[in-house]
Amino acid sequence: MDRLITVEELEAATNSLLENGKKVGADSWQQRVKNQTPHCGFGEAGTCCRICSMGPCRITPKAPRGICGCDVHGIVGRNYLKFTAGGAAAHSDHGREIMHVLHQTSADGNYQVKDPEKLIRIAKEWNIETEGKDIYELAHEVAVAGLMEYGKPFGYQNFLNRAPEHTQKLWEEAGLRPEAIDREVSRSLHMTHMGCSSMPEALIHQALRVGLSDGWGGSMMGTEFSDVLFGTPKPVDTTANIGVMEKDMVNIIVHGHDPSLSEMIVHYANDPEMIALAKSVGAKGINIAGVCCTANEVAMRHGIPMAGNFLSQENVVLTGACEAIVVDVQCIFPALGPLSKCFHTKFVTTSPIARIPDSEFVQFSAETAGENAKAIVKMAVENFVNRKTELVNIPDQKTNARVGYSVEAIVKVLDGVANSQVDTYGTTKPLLECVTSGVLRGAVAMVGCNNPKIRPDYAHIELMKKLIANDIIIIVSGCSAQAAAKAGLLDPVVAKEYCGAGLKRVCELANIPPVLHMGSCVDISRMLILASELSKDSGIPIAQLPVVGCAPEWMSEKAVSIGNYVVATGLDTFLGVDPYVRGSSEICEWLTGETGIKKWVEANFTVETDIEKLGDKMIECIESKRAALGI
Ligand code: MSK
Repeated sequence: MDRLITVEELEAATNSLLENGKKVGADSWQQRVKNQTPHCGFGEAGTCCRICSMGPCRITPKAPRGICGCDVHGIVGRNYLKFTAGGAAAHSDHGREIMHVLHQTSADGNYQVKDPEKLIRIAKEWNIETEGKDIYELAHEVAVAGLMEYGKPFGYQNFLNRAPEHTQKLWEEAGLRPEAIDREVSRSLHMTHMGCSSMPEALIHQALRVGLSDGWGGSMMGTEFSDVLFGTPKPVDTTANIGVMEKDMVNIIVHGHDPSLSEMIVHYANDPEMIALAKSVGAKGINIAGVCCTANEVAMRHGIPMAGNFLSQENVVLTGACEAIVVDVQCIFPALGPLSKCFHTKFVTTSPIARIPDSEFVQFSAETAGENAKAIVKMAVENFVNRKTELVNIPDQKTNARVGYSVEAIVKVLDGVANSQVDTYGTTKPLLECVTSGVLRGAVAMVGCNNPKIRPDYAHIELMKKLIANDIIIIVSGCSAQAAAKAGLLDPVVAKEYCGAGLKRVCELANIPPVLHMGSCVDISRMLILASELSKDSGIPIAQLPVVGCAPEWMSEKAVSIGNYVVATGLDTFLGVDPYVRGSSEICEWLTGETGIKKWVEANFTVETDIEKLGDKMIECIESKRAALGI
């Protein structure tokens, strides 16, 4: 494609797939949204409390307190904290799994250390002796230290030291430094138990703190040690959108978050024995493609195509050409069970954390990873003969995408433009110079999911188009990255034509797209590091940099945890969906006002469900930060 794909074209492709589904009586999220509409007003406002069995209590003008006497602000605040803790727990448990895999590494085992330099760098950062140690001895020692971050009885998260001094001081003064991750999650659930906290200030304070334990703890370990295990991403070209499914090949979709599984599936899909098996059943080969954050993980390390994001997960099955959809944890629709039964697709679950009816369960573990992955690939290949050719419908929609902009890669690419001698870790100064000179107006970190409350991908794509036209560079992760990829915004050739003159020049000089793919949900921790580096290199506190965060279509608990740690790091954060808090004026003030969290962390949230206005407010915020800096 020599232009961006429009949201209307994406919808037309989805509609043709829904027609395919109708032929076999398939259900769809589009139908289920209709069944669930209108949503419960109490739930939407956050004013329903069911944390004990005296209720549920619902707050109305006539009944302003629950049976225990808790007012609406306590109820909304408790719900918000519980929501955040759920997200922090999920993200951080993903990070914990990665640490266990690191502990299993060996020279001849299922997993090796692919980035020893990074391992040594982190070991030194954590004051672990590196001299004279075998790399696997060191890996095991670092893994144990990382696992202790979840439950150590004393002290704070190790990675907090990476933040600029100013940020660390703010956290210290406000009592926001997170202790052990599990402790913060438990403390949150203890605080929200019946008869504990009902004071908005305390509940929101803990929401930031448990969020920080995720962002600067569990998620950061998930990211950093995935890089150690599977390689730190570098820019790589791939393709995206539903047209990456191949009509004549065995299609295996990997979906979820934990790269330990998908890495192995990718490995065995390239196994000559498996390819020969695929040919023996009449396929031309094996095609792996990803959905959701697993797609981001394997795209940025292996150039594996990205078939779609959160609300496209049913689409891959609806093509009738999916031999297996293999999932690990998080963001997996239980609907995939019955849907896969309408087609020949094998729906394979692999984690005891995500057990789903109507799936085939192959328990995956680091010890047996190789044989598990081989068995799954074989199952998919052998399923090719069951495909019903009359049901195959793969919309012809495919884009080019350049992915894999880790902080290391961004620094190298941009420093490389300014200084051709740079071949090691550089600085963010060239990026800062672009911003201070006005060539770039600022940056937006766009993240998060799809949510049927917003026309799917519309907010991501239209906001990105608006921002790049205004010379604002974008870093993306999670399903926002996939939305960008599906539209063509990660294509350096196509997307630069939609930029303002300054950003276009930067893209041409550095040969980058204006939207930089940073990875999966846990990789938002990369954005924290980038913001910190920008602050350290400029001497400007994070909150004063013309950089903001945005999750226009978010839906999950993890996204709220992310929002809390992004804002608590000093980045003003813009949401397109209300986090069930509008029922409490006090909680809204704490999150979005001038007298709430802003006095602790110098940043706050803006919630704006009108997407056009959301974009205007981000640009306004960036321009006002520039004006305050006198640039
Ligand atoms: S997968 S949390 S729908 S971004 Fe990370 Fe996408 Fe949101 Fe899941």
